[in-house]
Amino acid sequence: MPVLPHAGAHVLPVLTMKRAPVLISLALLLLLPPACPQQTPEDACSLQILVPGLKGDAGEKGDKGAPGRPGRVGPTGEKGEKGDSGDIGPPGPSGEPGIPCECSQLRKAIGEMDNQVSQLTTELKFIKNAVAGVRESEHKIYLLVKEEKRYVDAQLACQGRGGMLGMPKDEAANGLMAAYVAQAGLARIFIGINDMEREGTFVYADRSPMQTFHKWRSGEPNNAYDEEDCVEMVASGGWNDVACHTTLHFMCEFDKEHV
Ligand SMILES: [Ca+2]
Ligand SMILES: [Ca+2]
Repeated sequence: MPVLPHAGAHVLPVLTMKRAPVLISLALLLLLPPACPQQTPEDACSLQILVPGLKGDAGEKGDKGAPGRPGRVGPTGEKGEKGDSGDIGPPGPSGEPGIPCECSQLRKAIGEMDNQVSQLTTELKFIKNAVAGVRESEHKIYLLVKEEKRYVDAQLACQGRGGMLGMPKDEAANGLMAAYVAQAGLARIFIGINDMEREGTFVYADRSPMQTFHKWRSGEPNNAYDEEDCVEMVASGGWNDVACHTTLHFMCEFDKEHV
């Protein structure tokens, strides 16, 4: 047997008798272009090509396929009749309250309140100064004001604080006021009695007429110089008519019900 230079030729004679089918396969493999170039001859790929197997059993039934695409839109139907109207819905919630007035008016109101606060502060100071020295009866509070004012201004000062010039309408009130004046070390004060409207007819500052009670000092009222239409109380409690433009300390009275 001639010796061939090809390596494969050496193998062929040795294997010829025992594995002829395999050799045929190997020969075909060498001649055919490599179907599985990265694989060795022992791989399943090569063997399947070379040795087709028997037909397998039928596979199991596959899963149900995906739904088909929707069909085309059909033609537009005829217009139906209009339905009945629905019931009226419940009323909605109430809205926020509106601004009651314009801003300019609000600013004006705020300005007025500022003035009132200022006024109250002044009055509070006045009350703080006075509160230690007030006198009380069952229904009244008396306040001796140590500022000298004319009668009319004194009355306005008392009214501005919610009171009146002190009006002694009975012995008890007159006694209380007189003691207050004496303890304050004052000689005389204005009280709320005058005959400004009708000479000789004295009335109280609240316009109530004078009753039987009075404390005129001896010889009074004398309407001296024809100009005495207001009344002072001296420390002993006696009354005297004096000129209204005279400036004196004065006493205010306040109803407890209104304080
Ligand atoms: Ca008079
Ligand atoms: Ca007099």
